[in-house]
Amino acid sequence: MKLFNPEDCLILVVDDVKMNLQIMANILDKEGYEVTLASNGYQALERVYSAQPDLILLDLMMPEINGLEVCEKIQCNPELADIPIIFLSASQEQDHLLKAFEKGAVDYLTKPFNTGELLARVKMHLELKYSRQKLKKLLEEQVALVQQLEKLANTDTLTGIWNRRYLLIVAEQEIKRSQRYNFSFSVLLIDIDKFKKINDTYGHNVGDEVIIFMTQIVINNLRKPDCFGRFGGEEFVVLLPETDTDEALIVAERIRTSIQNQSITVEDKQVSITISIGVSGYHLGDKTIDTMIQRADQALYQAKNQGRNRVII
Ligand code: GH3
Ligand code: MG
Ligand code: MG
Ligand code: MG
Repeated sequence: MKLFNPEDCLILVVDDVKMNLQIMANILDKEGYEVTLASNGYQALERVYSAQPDLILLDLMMPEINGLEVCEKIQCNPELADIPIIFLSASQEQDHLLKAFEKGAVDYLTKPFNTGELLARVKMHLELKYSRQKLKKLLEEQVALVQQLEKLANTDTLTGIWNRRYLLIVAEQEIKRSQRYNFSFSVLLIDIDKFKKINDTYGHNVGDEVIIFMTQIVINNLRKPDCFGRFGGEEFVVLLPETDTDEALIVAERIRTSIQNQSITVEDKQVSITISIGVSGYHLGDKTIDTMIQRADQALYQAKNQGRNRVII
């Protein structure tokens, strides 16, 4: 599989000897590569920043700043660190070769070089670079897809808030935290009053809008660590981590009055609703969230029995 076209690849050649630059430019040009030249380290760095070449052929021994320093500076910049750097040096010294690799070079060739070998290595390093980029892109796409799927699996389609599945996962984590660290933890079970009547009077679409409107009001009354989700139909749960029942009652009452005091206009109709809330707090001995939900459900049942639009614990 062809990973790149030479004409799309810009190669920067750096050498303080003009003759070397010309030879290199000719060889690469014949092969179809785009070439840019620099005759010292500063010029090389300036060219790397401005042109962002696909590969660099770098001389080692140059006056002012040498190839090793140029290589190090490029490698320090995360945006440039992926550009393969091949050293082309007259030095056969083992120490130079080791230093070059230490500074981040991908290859080291000695002058005089074999043209065929040089081109083969250039091609190989470009292929490696493009396969790395391809792999990175694929990985990013996969991560985005997983995030999308996670969101779909955890949210309620109508309202965009968490769904029952996710609520239960978070709730179990919170129960464990409460058991381990003796944190307080409270749960609110919210149910819209006489919601069937809203549907019967205004239609199911208006009912849906009312549910969305109601969830927005609840969100506006919560803090960041609170977890709010749709438990089913027109029943909602709020998990309040590190919150005792006194505080939970205040939150619940704030939500209840906010909803009572606002109305929503849907399809030219003014609709007002009220809600009932059952509150329960974590008890020592609550092994799973079920027992807490059960107590909140009993409290909610009482709230309904006592005339609705109220908070009961
Ligand atoms: P109560 O005060 O006792 O809670 O009375 P209620 O009418 O709210 O209770 P009930 O459980 O009898 O009715 C709930 C209604 O909520 C019935 C169902 O059709 C409606 N409902 C559940 N989910 C949705 C939804 O997503 N959209 C709409 N529009 N209605 C829904
Ligand atoms: Mg030199
Ligand atoms: Mg209801
Ligand atoms: Mg209900």
